[in-house]
Amino acid sequence: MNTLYYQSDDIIYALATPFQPSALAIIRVSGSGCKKRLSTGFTRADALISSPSHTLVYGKLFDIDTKEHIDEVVLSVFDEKRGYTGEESVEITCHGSLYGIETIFSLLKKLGMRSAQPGEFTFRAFRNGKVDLTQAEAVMEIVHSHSSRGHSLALHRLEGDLYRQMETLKGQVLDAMSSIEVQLDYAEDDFSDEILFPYDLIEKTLESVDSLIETYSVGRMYKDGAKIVIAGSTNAGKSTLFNLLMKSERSIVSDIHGTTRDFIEGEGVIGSVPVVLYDTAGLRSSSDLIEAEGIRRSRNLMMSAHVIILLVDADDDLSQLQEHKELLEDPRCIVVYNKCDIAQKAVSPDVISISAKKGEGFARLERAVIEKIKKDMSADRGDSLIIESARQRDELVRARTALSNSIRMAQEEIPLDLIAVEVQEALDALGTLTGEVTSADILENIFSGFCVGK
Ligand SMILES: Nc1nc2c(ncn2[C@@H]2O[C@H](COP(=O)(O)OP(=O)(O)OP(=O)(O)O)[C@@H](O)[C@H]2O)c(=O)[nH]1
Ligand SMILES: [Mg+2]
Repeated sequence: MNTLYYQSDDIIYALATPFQPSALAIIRVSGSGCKKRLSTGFTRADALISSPSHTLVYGKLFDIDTKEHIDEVVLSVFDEKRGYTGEESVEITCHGSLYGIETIFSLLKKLGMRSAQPGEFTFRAFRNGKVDLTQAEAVMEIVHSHSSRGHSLALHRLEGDLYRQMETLKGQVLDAMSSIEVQLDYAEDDFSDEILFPYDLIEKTLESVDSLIETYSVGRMYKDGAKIVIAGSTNAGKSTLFNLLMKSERSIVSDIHGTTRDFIEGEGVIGSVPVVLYDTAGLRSSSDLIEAEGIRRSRNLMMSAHVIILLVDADDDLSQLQEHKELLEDPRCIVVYNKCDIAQKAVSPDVISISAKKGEGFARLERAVIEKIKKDMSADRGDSLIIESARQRDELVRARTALSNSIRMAQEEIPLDLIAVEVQEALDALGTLTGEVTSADILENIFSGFCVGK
């Protein structure tokens, strides 16, 4: 990202819809004076210039040199302080042909506008005070959400729920700070040296900060998906199960032992939770170097999994499978018996049994997976406030450390002016979280992750 661009007042444009043939497309234009500038290539110039905010103007765009018509469009007009960016802007709804879009881009360039950098529209919204940083991040989180709950959580953040919570916490810390400062100001006149540290305020804030930090693991799961690894002996039917859950023939299935070597990854949704599913190399001791490496990678994957589905051939004796001993003791592991359609042995009704080949017995497997995921999501108490950004988590951790330091120092009767430094640090952290105090680095980091047009 070019930070200079971000400080400019140029009129910028970008396609807000995907660059692919479609019935309609939307090109966003933003910057002071953009209506006037655009009117020079628009058949109804006066109508555009005099149109009030939040109205639509129909007309044709034309090439300013050849006067040839480019496209029939509808312009949505927003005045300064009114639209998404908080500055004068126009959204061009045009036909969605790639050639047409390119031609409009050349016209906008001829009119002296430039194409926007990733995240530049949202950056302007932030710069103009339309959104705080948590809301700017929520915009990106919404675009990338995989499930309805993830989407609704991000929407709450966009509506300012997190921002308001931060304002409340900052208010509490500010009150605490003022009470400390009053004592510092009058310290010289005061003969009693009893410290009145505002324990109540600081402890109350610390508790809220703590419970928000706890929600991060849930937020991450909604963002990145719960990691589910299918493991088991070779030929147990792992790839068959993976393909079935993915609803496509992603993984090679064969009756040759050791077919899967590199693990295969796919995304899906189970019970409204987004999941990332992994098919792995069958576990066995192997002298084949490549297969052994595949097994090592599978084991690595299992270490960070939320759920491990241990798939076993229904005719195998589980107690004989030495490779699985550790997994059986792992609380994340669900044992699933496969190939029940051809099993010789009777399968106990207490275990989960399926036929991956015939697609039988899945309801119980899904229920068991959701049950396991829910344990990891215990911090999701159905509240609307859940954080998923690592940056926000880091700032909250900084605030937590400073707040608990201040409590400890007060208990140890350390001078108030030193305690005040910690309280100020907590305030800074909360201020950085909402973007009140920000460095160019932080902004660059956040906005460069956006897509162009946002
Ligand atoms: N009858 C029956 N056959 C199955 C079932 N599931 C898998 N198979 C067969 O078992 C064989 C092995 O299946 P895969 O899915 O390749 O097994 P895998 O666990 O991925 O094996 P590796 O990649 O070698 O570790 C194939 O011939 C499948 O068609 C099942 O439920 N019933
Ligand atoms: Mg396989």
